[in-house]
Amino acid sequence: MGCLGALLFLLGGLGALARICEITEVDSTLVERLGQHLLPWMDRLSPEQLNPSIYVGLRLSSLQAGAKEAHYLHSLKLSYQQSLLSNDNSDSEAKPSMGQLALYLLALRANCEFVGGRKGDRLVSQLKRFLEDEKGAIGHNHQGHPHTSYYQYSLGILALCVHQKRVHDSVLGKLLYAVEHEQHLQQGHFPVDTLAMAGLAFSCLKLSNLNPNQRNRITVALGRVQEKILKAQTPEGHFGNVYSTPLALQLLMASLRPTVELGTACLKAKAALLASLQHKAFQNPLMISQMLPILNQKSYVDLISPDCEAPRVLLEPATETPSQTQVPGFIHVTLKVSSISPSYRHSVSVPVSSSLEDVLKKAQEHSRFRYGTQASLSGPYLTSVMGKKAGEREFWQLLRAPDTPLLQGIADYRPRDGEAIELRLVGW
Ligand code: B12
Repeated sequence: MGCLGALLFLLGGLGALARICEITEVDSTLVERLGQHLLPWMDRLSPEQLNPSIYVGLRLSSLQAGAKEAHYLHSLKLSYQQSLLSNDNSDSEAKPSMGQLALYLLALRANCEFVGGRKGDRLVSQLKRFLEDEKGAIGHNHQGHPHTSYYQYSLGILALCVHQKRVHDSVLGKLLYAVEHEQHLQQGHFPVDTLAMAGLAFSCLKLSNLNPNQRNRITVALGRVQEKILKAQTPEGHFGNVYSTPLALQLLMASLRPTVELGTACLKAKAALLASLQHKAFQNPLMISQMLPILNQKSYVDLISPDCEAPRVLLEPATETPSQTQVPGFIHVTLKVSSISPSYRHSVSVPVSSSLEDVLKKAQEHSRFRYGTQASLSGPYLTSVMGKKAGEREFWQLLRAPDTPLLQGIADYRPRDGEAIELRLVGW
């Protein structure tokens, strides 16, 4: 055991280890700057742009947005209730998904509300129905897949749990099985995010004791989740990648099994995450919303009994920095699509600091390139390329050629001069 290990062992003995995965003493200006990024998004109140995750993240943070915050929740309520409770099925595409409904219920709980009344009960029934359908899609022998994902399945169970609503043991059983036989989660991309969300659901259930018959299985699964996440730590310290680390830390923070190994891993992850923050890796509002709670030593599990009286610092809009030295000039980016016939390859010239979305737009204007997107909580999601839509359990993967998957979406990723970007249709 090295010096650090010895120190952690000592802290453990003093009962302090349980808090070792918490991030404390972060530069408050850094946290505020992160929160300020959310403010402009809170002015976007169209149903397509409303994002319950932003509200949850803010309420679990050390920051508040004053009147804007209440107004945002009001808009969320109007939009979600209208689309979920209306019997109008004509525009069913626009209805929130299971995961979005779950995030909406988390947002209500973040405001210390329990779902209730006729409307609330209908939302709960709807979420339970979604989960039952997904259970059916996974099937008796666990050979199938949820229509959405195990990430959304976990979110659904977590949301019901923080509202003290019980799911049937058989619904929970599907998630437990997936974690016990983790090839089910491993097959998909981003296993750490999914494991962390499953773990948060298990932590909530363990604390709330809503499924007493599954208690032992939940405890074992939680241990397994923790072990898998620790194994996924990169040499730099991230769990999975930089963007799965916030959820991973939320889970590890709520851990009931603190060990020296956990303490060491969390210290390393914290250092890596703070360095990424300094390098402005967190610009996307959804990512910021998953990050803010851990900078306030909170996780989604705290929504079991949120503290709505806790003092929070009022966010002021960022003051403009007028001469943000915008480098003039253009860059060249090559766009490649090999998953179609004939394949496509074209070089595009765009202003410095353009996003990949700008590159796609330019290519569409000046060549035979075509693409389509769909709004999501993470931003525009690329759904079709050259008229080819990704099918069920397929997606258009973004890569930096030859083979490095991008860690950001088309709106956030800013290619460098000379880079080649490939869009590849793959299964997941
Ligand atoms: C499941 C998942 C996927 C699935 C989605 C399919 C499905 N039916 O579920 C698959 C494997 C296809 C996928 C693809 C990608 N993903 Co993804 N995905 C997730 C995950 C684990 C959960 C998303 C979710 O269900 N959220 C809850 C629901 C309620 O929210 P939603 O907005 O309605 O969900 C939709 C969108 O999230 C969308 N989606 C999924 N991933 C991404 C990524 C981006 C950038 C966008 C705009 C949309 C999007 O698919 C969801 C289902 O419809 C998150 C993890 C996380 N920490 O959030 C990562 C995550 C959002 N994905 C990420 C990335 C980078 C990607 C890709 C860009 C990877 C790549 N190199 O191609 C692609 C998207 C490319 C494109 N076509 O635009 C990053 C985003 C980081 C960031 N900086 O914003 C995350 C955080 C994972 C990570 N740790 O790196 N993803």
